[in-house]
Amino acid sequence: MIQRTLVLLKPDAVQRCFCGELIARFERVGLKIVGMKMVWVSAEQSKKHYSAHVKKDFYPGLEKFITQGPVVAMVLEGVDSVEVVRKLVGSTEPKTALPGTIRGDYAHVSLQHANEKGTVAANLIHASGNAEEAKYEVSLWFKPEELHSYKTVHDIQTILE
Ligand code: IDP
Ligand code: MG
Repeated sequence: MIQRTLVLLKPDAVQRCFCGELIARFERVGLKIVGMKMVWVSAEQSKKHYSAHVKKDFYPGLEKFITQGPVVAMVLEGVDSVEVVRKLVGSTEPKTALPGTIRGDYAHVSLQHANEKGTVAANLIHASGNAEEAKYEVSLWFKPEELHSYKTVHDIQTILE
């Protein structure tokens, strides 16, 4: 099934200056960028985006982290893109994220260490966790007119059609 999913390059990725490298990982598996922009997240947007986590102990640290600087927001389209993007991103905790995944290759800190410091483990990327979350998050971050339908070489080679 062709799906759309939301990806954020979080402030740590933007500040470490390798947005291009991370975007390339999604492009090279054939995912299509159908929307992209840089946004400085407000506290209000953070609460909407992380509505499932607002009441958790780590939320204040998470809001401080995600609002500290701009993020790059993207919508990626492809076959089962929610699951495929989560596979490329790796598990939430950098310490346990496998090598070859973005979080495993670019970070290493444990959630325990972050919790002890009253912060979050800087893990570079947000990616929608399931189809329902993706639908909500794409509409939270992008207006319909900010999303584009076009053909890539993969469509032309009929890989995706
Ligand atoms: P996800 O980003 O892999 O979907 P979620 O459980 O949805 O993970 O959590 C959202 C974000 O909150 C994580 O990416 C991470 O930055 C932070 N986070 C999650 N659990 C903890 C925790 O136990 N301590 C500190 N930060 C956490
Ligand atoms: Mg999540």
